[in-house]
Amino acid sequence: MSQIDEKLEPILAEVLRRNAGEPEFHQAVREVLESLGRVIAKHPDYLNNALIERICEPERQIIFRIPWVDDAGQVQINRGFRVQFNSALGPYKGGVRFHPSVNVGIIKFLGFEQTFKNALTGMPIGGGKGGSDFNPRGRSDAEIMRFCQSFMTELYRHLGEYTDVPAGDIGVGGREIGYLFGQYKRLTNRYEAGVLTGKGLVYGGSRARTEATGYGAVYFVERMLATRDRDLGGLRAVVSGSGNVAIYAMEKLAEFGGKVVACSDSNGYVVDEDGIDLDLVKEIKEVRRGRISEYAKAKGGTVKYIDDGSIWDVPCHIALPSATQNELTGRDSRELVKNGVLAVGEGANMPSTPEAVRIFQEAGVLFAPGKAANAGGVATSALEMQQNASRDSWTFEQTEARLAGIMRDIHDRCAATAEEYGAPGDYVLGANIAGFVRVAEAMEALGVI
Ligand code: NDP
Ligand code: 2IT
Repeated sequence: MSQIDEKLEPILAEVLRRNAGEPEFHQAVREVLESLGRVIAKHPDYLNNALIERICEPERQIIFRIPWVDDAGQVQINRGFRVQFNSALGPYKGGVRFHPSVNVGIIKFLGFEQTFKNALTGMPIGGGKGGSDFNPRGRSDAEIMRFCQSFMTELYRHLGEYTDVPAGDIGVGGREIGYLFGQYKRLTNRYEAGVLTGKGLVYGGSRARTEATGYGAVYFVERMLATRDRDLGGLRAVVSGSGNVAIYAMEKLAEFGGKVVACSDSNGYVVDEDGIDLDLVKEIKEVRRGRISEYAKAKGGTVKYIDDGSIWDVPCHIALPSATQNELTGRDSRELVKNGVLAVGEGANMPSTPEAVRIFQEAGVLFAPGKAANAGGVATSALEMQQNASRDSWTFEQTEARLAGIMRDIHDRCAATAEEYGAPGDYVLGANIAGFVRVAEAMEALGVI
């Protein structure tokens, strides 16, 4: 793994000092700064005007109280966040996460990653992220609605189609975006469709946005495999998670001839050697909002459910970690390498620990970091914004074709950048540098703001 350049060391030290107790944010910043040594060697001007220090400091951080009333009539309190990280390239853009693990450090790591991811898409979107420590598990529809309304009652004043445009993430899907948009519309008395993405198709959503992150990750992996004259046909795949990203990654893998044999949720994983039955996963997760263990109960036979242990013990050629940060450890990566994994594509944000990434790269495994591999979701959000701005609505085929082209471009830009900076095949370096340079150029042009 690369070391931090000595000129960048003090910048990292200062980030660690002033953001104490935020290990995920430290991890994300360290990884990007590790890639930048080669950039400042070529372009020392990027060290001027505290440019890198400014990139590591969010433009604005909003933290607020979310009071709401549960079905039993009890008042509940949660904490809300929106970190508006960088608007050099466009309005802040990035998802909202509802999960009990959410804190300001998690939202900052996600907002930092989002800034470079969004730059990589080539589209006019800055970086931001938000969320709450609200736990949606077991909450009724009415509770979810009241929570979303209270969340938006505070947040709406900071949003706008030219200011900040949230979308979904863990725990936030179509249902939540509907309630959030409804409350925004009510509070502002404006039908400002472009203020949120991931909307339902009847009120301004884009076709293929639901599928985009998972599909996009598979397009990226397909393109990586092509650099080694391989394709997905006949390969075994394991996808962690069984939420939005995982489900549509599995769908596209199957379409490309791969065989997905395992998926998971936060309680355990299922292994189905006949290939995961996606209709059943969708029924359990999207309709019933149930547990993946129900899959094994419904299928019986040889399907296994394992509630302790790691999904990465299941042998596969293709691994797509698509649940959450740091879910794939050094131990897991050693197991995957031992079992002959060919390619890893991060559907989630930062799912592999730094040690796991190093092990994959040293073993010559094709490794696609999240900020490149999962950029299809936000890119399609930007397409949704385009459709809203022009009051148009594209077909599924048209939108998916745009997504496929964007993923191909991101892959090729990462590969070309890695090559240009003397590290062919290093998609981590390529993604970090290509994303950074685009943000840095815009920031230089805009002056010290
Ligand atoms: P969902 O809420 O739809 O699904 C999340 C899945 O991951 C669920 O199966 C969930 O299990 C599991 N999971 C969540 N947290 C944990 C945890 N702490 N430990 C173990 N498993 C966990 O979210 P998404 O599919 O939208 O998001 C998944 C990942 O992809 C996240 O990292 C997100 O940031 C990233 N991402 C999402 C994009 C999008 O467009 N939605 C775009 C780009 C990246 P359970 O149900 O048991 O909680
Ligand atoms: O991590 C991500 O890129 C997302 N959750 C999607 C963001 C978006 O604005 O579509």
